[in-house]
Amino acid sequence: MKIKKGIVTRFHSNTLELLDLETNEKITAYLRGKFKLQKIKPIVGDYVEYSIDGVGGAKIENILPRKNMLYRPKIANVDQTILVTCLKSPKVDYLIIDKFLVQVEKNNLDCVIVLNKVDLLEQNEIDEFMKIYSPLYPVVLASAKKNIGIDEIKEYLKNKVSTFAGMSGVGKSSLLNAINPGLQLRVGEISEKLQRGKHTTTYTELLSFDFGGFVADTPGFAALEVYDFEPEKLKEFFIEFDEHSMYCGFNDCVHINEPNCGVKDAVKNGEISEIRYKNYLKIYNEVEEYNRRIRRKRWK
Ligand SMILES: Nc1nc2c(ncn2[C@@H]2O[C@H](COP(=O)(O)OP(=O)(O)O)[C@@H](O)[C@H]2O)c(=O)[nH]1
Ligand SMILES: [Mg+2]
Ligand SMILES: [Zn+2]
Repeated sequence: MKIKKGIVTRFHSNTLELLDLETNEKITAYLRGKFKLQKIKPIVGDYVEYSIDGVGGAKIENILPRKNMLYRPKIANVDQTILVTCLKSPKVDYLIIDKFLVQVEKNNLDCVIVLNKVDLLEQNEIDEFMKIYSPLYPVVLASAKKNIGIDEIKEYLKNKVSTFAGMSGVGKSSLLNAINPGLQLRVGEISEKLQRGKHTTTYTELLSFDFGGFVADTPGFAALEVYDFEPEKLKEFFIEFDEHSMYCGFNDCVHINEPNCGVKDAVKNGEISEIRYKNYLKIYNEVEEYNRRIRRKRWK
């Protein structure tokens, strides 16, 4: 019996779809009893070993260890998030962007920021954005409409599993269509898969690029305000704070009310963006409130 390797790209009611990692062949596989007993089920993004039985059916033999796992949408082995945003039409403020980045860091993912719809922006607006984010993450300036930045995004996507994240209307589907026209994603569709209603179970599907690599068809981080961590942890998700926190007077400084704070000093002298720091304070309050609410619920 020959064991082959594949990646799970999609679920049907009783079967799942694999893409063979060597031949790129689409394989339909059945779920057998073994996995029910082990209480582990393959999910989209899983790398699996499978065998072909005598009658031509494929059988999953083994789920390979997961590098990571996202829950909304449910997908394994994500290499990176492409955080798509724009500044106009719709207006997206920096607070929203920073909330996405908190989710990215919480899940320990690599991230590329794509500023789409640059065709609608003045140079000074682009400059302000770049000043804040380009020291922190790779940033691609793009326009799906004017075909700007598309090849650059392609380079990042090649041979990786990516999720696109970002508010509705920023141009995620438009960019993906420009990147790989064969995908034919619907543009301007407001209700993306996850928002379709609570009662229909929809699974994420991995779409494969002609040039190699996969993208989830459902945007990442549908629930931005899931702060399932202690407020004291938030500072770790603002990646530029770390190098300044060694100058803080207290080891456990959260950079808010403490004296002798290296992070606050860095904000004052312009080494840390004031906009980012203010968003840190706002999100910190939201995390505290979220934790209070959860605790109240537990007491009831
Ligand atoms: N001006 C401009 N409009 C764009 C650009 N990219 C997408 N759009 C428009 O923005 C709207 C939302 O795009 P869509 O791809 O559906 O966004 P999604 O919700 O993030 O998938 C559509 O009307 C697109 O035509 C761009 O680069 N410039
Ligand atoms: Mg879309
Ligand atoms: Zn501090």
